[in-house]
Amino acid sequence: MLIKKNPNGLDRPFASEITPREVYEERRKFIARIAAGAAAGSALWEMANREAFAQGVSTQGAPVQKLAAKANPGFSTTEPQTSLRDATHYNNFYEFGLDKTDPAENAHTLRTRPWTVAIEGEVKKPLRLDIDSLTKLAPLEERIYRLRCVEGWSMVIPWVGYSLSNLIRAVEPTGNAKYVEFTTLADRAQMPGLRSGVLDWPYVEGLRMDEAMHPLALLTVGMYGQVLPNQNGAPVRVVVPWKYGFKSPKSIVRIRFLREQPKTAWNVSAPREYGFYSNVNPKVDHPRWSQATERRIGEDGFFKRKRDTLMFNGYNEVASLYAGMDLKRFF
Ligand SMILES: Nc1nc2c(c(=O)[nH]1)N[C@H]1C(S)=C(S)[C@@H](COP(=O)(O)O)O[C@H]1N2
Ligand SMILES: [Mo]
Repeated sequence: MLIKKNPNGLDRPFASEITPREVYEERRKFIARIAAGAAAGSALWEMANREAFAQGVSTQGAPVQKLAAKANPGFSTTEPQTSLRDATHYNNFYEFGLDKTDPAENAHTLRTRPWTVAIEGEVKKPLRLDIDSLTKLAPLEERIYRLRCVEGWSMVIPWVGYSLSNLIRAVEPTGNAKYVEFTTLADRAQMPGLRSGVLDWPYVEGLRMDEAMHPLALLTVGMYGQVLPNQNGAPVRVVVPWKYGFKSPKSIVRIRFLREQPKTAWNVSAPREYGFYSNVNPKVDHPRWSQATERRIGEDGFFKRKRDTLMFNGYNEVASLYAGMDLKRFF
């Protein structure tokens, strides 16, 4: 009812930066309470949680950290963004369970600090970086990317990070470095999903060196202007927008440069279904379903047409990486 008395009140109390600290803290608590109490998925939930997120309070009331980032419109789609609610409550993160709602419910047990990423292998300058040093390695950008899951749904998310190439240059790969392997955390104490045998843990993904160096490949530390929520792969993940979502490993602990193509978790578990490349390709069907169309999360509904899936998820600038390759064979 407080909302009714003050229809513009949700953003107004926070607009001033000269508000005394105690007043500001009270308002933070207030908005967190609205966020927690609003019906999940309602317009009020979306408004209150976006505001809470922007004010540095998560939906559980725990503090989250704002991340200043410069918008990169040249690397961003102008399509409508997926709601924060959907982006944080419809997830694949099997370490926290197999259902789409499991990561939001379970990922609070993930400890994201202290966190170290080891960058090693075929490099001249191996590095062990804590999450703060990693975050500061290059200027943060906001990039609004489409991400399409191999299951046939897609989202549009404002990610925060920088081109992975910045990190790669910092470790000076040797001439032998042909592939990059990403290994993600596998800790039974923090991750209830590891009890399931769907994948050989840890979750491992990989890219060819030129793919990893492409400026679109994003080392990601945030989304919607904040540090990554746990369920989205805190504290650091990669987003490779022209590939299926599973090529975007979450909660990375090691980045290794290799001579040979790495063994990747999905490829090992079902080699006929998930290839190493896994570029979004409407012409190469998954053995069990078509990849020609997709459902944009938030656009569901009986009368809503599915969208046509675009080659490379619409990121045509990567096509030259695959010139001369048979993409049916290297799927
Ligand atoms: N460690 C890890 N990373 C992962 C996954 C996972 O299960 N574990 N799922 C992948 C899949 S299938 C998708 S579609 C995306 C989903 O990212 P999102 O939940 O942030 O949208 O994360 C990818 N990264
Ligand atoms: Mo996925």
